[in-house]
Amino acid sequence: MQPVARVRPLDAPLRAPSAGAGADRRAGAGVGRLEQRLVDVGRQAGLAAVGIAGAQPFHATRRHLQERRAAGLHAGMHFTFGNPERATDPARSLPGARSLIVGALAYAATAPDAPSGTGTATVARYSWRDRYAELRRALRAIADELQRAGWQTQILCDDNRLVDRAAAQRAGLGWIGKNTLLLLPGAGSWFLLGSVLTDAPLTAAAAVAQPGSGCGTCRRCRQACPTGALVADGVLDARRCLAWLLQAPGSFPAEHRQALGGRIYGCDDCQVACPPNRLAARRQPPPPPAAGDQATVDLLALLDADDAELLARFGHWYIPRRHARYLRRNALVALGNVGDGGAPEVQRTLRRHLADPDPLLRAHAAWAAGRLGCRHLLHPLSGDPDPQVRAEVQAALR
Ligand code: B12
Ligand code: SF4
Ligand code: SF4
Repeated sequence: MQPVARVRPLDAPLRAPSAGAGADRRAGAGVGRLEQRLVDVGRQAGLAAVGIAGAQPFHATRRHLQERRAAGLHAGMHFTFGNPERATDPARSLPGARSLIVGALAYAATAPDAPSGTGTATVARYSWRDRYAELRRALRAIADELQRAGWQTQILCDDNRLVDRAAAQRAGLGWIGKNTLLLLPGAGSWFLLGSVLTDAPLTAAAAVAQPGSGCGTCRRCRQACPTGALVADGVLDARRCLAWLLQAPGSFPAEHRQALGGRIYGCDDCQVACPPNRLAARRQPPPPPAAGDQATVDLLALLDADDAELLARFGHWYIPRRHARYLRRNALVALGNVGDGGAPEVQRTLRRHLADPDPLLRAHAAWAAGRLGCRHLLHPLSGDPDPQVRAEVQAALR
């Protein structure tokens, strides 16, 4: 692996800027002192790294968004793809914007083994609890500091109005890897990213790493992806990415259902396989789930719960149209992969969903029943009024 050239290590203090340009006249202090204060405030608020970038447009990223969208790789996602011009021009979110203070929140953790055959599903690590709320709180502390000094601010974190990884790269936090994630040198990619946009003219990071520069010849993420979604170095085809398919509306594509395994939300494989993450974990073993973390989900309990209960419990996840039917759809696919078809409670749950008024759930229950060898449950559905359900039943009985 090549070393990442000239990226500031996590604990290094920010370089003091040269006097003159961009002096913090409002606060009556040197910009260097304000920058260092912002970094200190962010670190005290729990951020693992804080960097500063200029707020000029991200032209290359805009081109990438447009190219991916034109090629269909965005799978119809809105997010930053919905309005690439706005997502890559911070001034559209704050007139007069000059700087971005970018923070990284660590969420590395040791995933528990999900025992097979028990109907236990796994949750991607960033979603074990509402980490974005933690990140926004830390960014709020930075924004408050800026406002006290007389500057305007906007917090942009996992927001359609800013490409977080491009901002973090420009702020010198690390490099964009072949799995498209931003990696921090020596610490890896288990970080969430967010920014405070401001009209303060701060001095930006001195060194920015090129995409892929820390990966060298490694391609483990691409090899580890269960669906081959990383179609080229740094290029993700969301139509195949399990993390997106779990969030997408409609039917879960039949060709990727087995690859889903026991996942119920998100996918971590292209990060688990990544050597910099492994090395970082060896240096500092990540903690096990904390009290209250939701690292696994009991699929039968999920499938038994009503809508209100599901949205209360999983409301911090991105669920298409905030509709609990998609949680059930995902749970049925996962159950088909990790459930025990011989268990009476699994059969009872399948039977109930095979009779559900929602054809989406009947269709996915039919797939799960076929996969678990419960073909006898399917015969009553052969004459189902819905063509997709009939097709699923026929495929399962074949
Ligand atoms: C849309 C989205 C998704 C989509 C698409 C992901 C994608 N790769 O674009 C889906 C739903 C699949 C997704 C999945 C995940 N996401 Co997401 N997602 C976003 C979101 C909202 C926008 C991302 C975006 O704009 N993509 C646009 C495309 C063009 O960017 P890109 O694919 O990264 O392309 C870059 C590279 O190609 C690079 N590049 C260009 N040339 C070259 C050449 C080489 C050789 C290389 C290596 C790179 C390279 O430059 C391009 C950008 O200019 C951001 C939040 C935000 N507002 O930014 C979070 C975000 C990217 N997601 C995040 C996370 C945590 C995840 C998951 C890990 C969650 C999970 N466990 O399931 C997975 C990881 C999947 C993956 N491998 O990316 C974090 C990433 C943190 C980090 N350290 O990087 C973000 C930043 C959210 C946050 N605020 O923290 N996500
Ligand atoms: S999140 Fe999973 S499916 Fe998506 S690119 Fe990474 S390994 Fe592949
Ligand atoms: S697995 Fe290898 S190629 Fe992929 S992001 Fe990590 S270091 Fe880069």
